Order: sequence, then structure tokens, then C-alpha cells
Amino acid sequence: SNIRAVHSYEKYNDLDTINAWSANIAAQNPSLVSLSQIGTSYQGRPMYLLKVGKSGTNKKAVFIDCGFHAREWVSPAFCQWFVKEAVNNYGRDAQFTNLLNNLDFYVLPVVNVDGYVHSWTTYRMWRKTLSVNKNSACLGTDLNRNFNAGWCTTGTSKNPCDDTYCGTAPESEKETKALADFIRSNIGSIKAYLTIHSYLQMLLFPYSYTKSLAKDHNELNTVAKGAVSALTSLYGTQYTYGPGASTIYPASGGSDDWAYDAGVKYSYTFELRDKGRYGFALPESQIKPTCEETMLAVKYIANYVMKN
Ligand code: ING
Ligand code: ZN
Repeated sequence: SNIRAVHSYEKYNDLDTINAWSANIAAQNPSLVSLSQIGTSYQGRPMYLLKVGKSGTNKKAVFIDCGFHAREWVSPAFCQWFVKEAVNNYGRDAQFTNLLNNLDFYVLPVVNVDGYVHSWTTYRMWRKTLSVNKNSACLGTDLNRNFNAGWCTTGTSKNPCDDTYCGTAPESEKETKALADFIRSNIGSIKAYLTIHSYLQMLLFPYSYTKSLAKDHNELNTVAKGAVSALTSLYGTQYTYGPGASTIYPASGGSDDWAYDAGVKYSYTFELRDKGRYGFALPESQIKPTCEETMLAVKYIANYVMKN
């Protein structure tokens, strides 16, 4: 069909609708939002990035990505919500205005664009990319096992038919390479890396590929505690937090571990609602409360980064 769905912040939007929304919100807010493309997916789709913040010199940046895993639909919904809140609150809310004056937010609404389309059109519970694997009829690599962080050593699979297939090499996927290249190119300014997944209600930080504690463990833990308490304050949603390996499960090749080792100290993985009742198929009625509470945690971390 060539009839595009109407965008809504309280519904799940398909990729065409998200891309049209991205172009629109940048065009409507030129002094606050700009659109660029960081790469192209395996199947040739553009990977768009929104830069959100008031222009300034030597600004620190916070990178936020959504839609690593195709079926985690509430994740892209959060990235859209974040940009909406930024645009609506600039010049109205003192705290958010301060954040946007002092930080740039890089928001990547859908990392795994091919997978997201596949989840909408073909198989709702798809997780991986759609790249063709040599000598296998099974498609795709798990982008969150494809980064160069203890690559393919734990909590992952070498079988292309598995959901946690690590790929043929670190950054073998075009989507991984595009994201990692962007962060490497901006390593001087990017102080926080936030990657939004679902579900389980957890705030995770390095490491997942090893049980060793990160050099900045105590600080990461303290910031996570503050972010979770801000999140919980709104609706009482319970979150657990801690290093990935001991809090969710050991898993190598994850983007937060890679970003941390690359020099981005405040590196976190969010696992949004719920705890399994609906799982990936979180009802649209929960998009708004999920995004509202998550905003409090993200703003808490951004404020901390701004001041430290
Ligand atoms: N969870 C993450 C996953 O990729 C994770 C958990 C975080 C693993 C950080 C590795 C590093 O399995 C979901 N829901 O995808
Ligand atoms: Zn995920």
C-alpha cells in the first residue's frame, strides 16, 4: 500500500511512518533538531539519526539508540517520545531547557531497520538482522552479540539459525559497523551511551561479557540507583539494576560493553516494561506510561553527565 499510516506517539509506528516523522520533526524544529543518515542496512534501508540540542561549542553528547531488536517495539516508541518531549519542553521546562542548552542528544530511532520491517510484515517475534548467512538457509545476526567486546565467547551462538547468532566477525553487520563508526568518530564528545531494549524492567551496565566489575563500577551503580529511583517515583514500576552478567545473564558482543571499553563511561542498557505478562507485545496503552517513567531515568543520567 502507498497509504502511509498516521503517526502517533501512543501507537506503534511502522518504519515508513517513523522515517516520515523524523524528517518532519527536524523540518519543523530546525534550531533544535537535525536529521542525518549514519549508514545503510543490509537490505539497503537508510539508518537515520536525529541530533537534538541547541547549537553550541564543545558540547558533551548523550547517544541514545532504539530498535536493536526487531520485536522490541516499545523501544523505537521511546526514542520518538524523547524527541517529542525535547521539542515540547524547550523554553518551557527549565530542567529540560538546561539539558538541551548544554548537551547534544543523538537519537537513533531504529537501528535494526530491516528487522523492524520484518517484524511488522512477516514475523512479529523476529529479533535479528536479515543478512544472508553463508551455507545456511537461516537469516540474520544478533546485533547485540556482534560488537567487539569479548565477541562470541559467552551467552551467544555460532549457529546462524539461533536468535543470538554472533555473526562471522565483530562488526560483520553493516548496522553494527555504522553505529560503531559513528561513536568512534564522536568519541571525544559522547559521554553517555544509552541503548533501549525490552523487556524485564532492568537498568544494566558493563560488563555482560565478563563477571569482572568495570573500573567505574561504583559510580555506574550509584547513577543507576538514582535513575531507577527517579523512574519508580512516577508509577511505582519496579526495576532491578546492576552489571549485565550478574543481573540479566552473561552475554558477549553487546553494544554497551563495547561503548564502555571504547571510552564512553556512562554506558547503560535499559530493559523497559514489562516483566513478561505481555513481553515484547506490550499493549499500546502502556506506551505513554512506559515512556514517561523512562524519561525520568534518562533525564537523571543526562543531568549527571552534564554536571560531571
Ligand atoms: N536483552 C539484552 C540482550 O541482547 C544484554 C541484554 C544487554 C546483553 C547488554 C548483552 C549486553 O540479550 C534483550 N532484551 O535483548
Ligand atoms: Zn533487545
